[in-house]
Amino acid sequence: MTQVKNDLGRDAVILHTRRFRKGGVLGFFAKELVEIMAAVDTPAPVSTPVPISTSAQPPAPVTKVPVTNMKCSGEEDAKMTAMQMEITNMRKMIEQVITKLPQKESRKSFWCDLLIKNDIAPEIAENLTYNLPDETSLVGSNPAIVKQLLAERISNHLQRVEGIALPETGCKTVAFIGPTGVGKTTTIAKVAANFAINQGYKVALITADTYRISAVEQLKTYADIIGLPVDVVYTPDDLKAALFRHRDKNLVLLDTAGRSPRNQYQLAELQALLAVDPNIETHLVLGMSTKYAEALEIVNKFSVCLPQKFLFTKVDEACNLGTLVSLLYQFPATLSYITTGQNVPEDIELANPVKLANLILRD
Ligand SMILES: Nc1nc2c(ncn2[C@@H]2O[C@H](COP(=O)(O)OP(=O)(O)OP(=O)(O)O)[C@@H](O)[C@H]2O)c(=O)[nH]1
Ligand SMILES: [Mg+2]
Repeated sequence: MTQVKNDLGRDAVILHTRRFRKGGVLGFFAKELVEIMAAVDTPAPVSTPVPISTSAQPPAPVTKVPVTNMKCSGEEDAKMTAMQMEITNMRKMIEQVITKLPQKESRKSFWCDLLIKNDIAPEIAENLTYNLPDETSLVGSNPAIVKQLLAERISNHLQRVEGIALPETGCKTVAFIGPTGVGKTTTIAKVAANFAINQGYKVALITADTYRISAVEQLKTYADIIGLPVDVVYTPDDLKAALFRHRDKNLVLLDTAGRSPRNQYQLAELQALLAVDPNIETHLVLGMSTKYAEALEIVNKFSVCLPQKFLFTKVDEACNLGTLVSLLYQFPATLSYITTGQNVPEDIELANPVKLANLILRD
């Protein structure tokens, strides 16, 4: 508006604006340009036109119009002024109506909105859709191609995926930590069954959850079915001793009690337990339906326990995967498994970035 007023004066009005991109490859690196059509309705000029001389010829004499012909009567003057006022008012009304009309939804904001509807944080949704080709370009006018481009961008942010990788020799200990009821114990049973029964590794279970009466029984029931030993530990020293006892195993899975991210005492206790061995690989277990703000608090508070991987449970119950995308966008942690139901051991799989990205963009 400032530029328009500088060029055309303060009565100028914007009639039309259009944003478009120029240059770039497949919509990337294109420059955004804005085209503005503006006008000003000044009264007919009354000053003598200044002839522009393009040659050395002297300017042609200006025709003199008798002054009486240019003058309007007082009544005509009043009519003219009233008409001008009416036109000015009408113009203002039209401008107001136009600014209130809903803008035609562009494809870009459609994709951004879709991500936000999936609970992806708005600033992350905007970053992910930044400079995505819009319908003014050849690529952008094909929604299937734009969807594919966006799916690739999302999956690129989920690329850090690694399950439990066992070393050639020695024993690996993996601890599962997280808030209450997210599915830690059930997931341990699934992982244990897959490594012990499907892959033939020597696996042992340890539980440090002595807070809930049935917690030990729950893990023992799974261990009995799979045929694995279970140790119950109450203190960091107990854990040290149990890990030593199981040093001949390939994999030791450590179950912990669900903790509230707001209880610093509980978190400090968990931190002290895991500190007995710096080689313990810690997976932070999060329910997929957790809201992003809540998940951020969980991740921040549990960070004292130095989790290296995120594991998402209850994907089958979740309406969207926004929290997963937002967290992976924010934190350098690796994604391990996702769980997709209550069935042990079936409902668990290694996170697949392409599959997850397509799930987010599903119709
Ligand atoms: N729908 C669904 N339910 C699940 C999944 N994983 C676990 N559950 C259920 O979630 C409930 C809690 O599971 P637990 O394994 O006891 O959770 P926890 O994190 O160990 O709970 P605490 O030890 O109390 O903190 C159980 O009813 C499980 O069957 C999943 O992937 N999908
Ligand atoms: Mg449990």
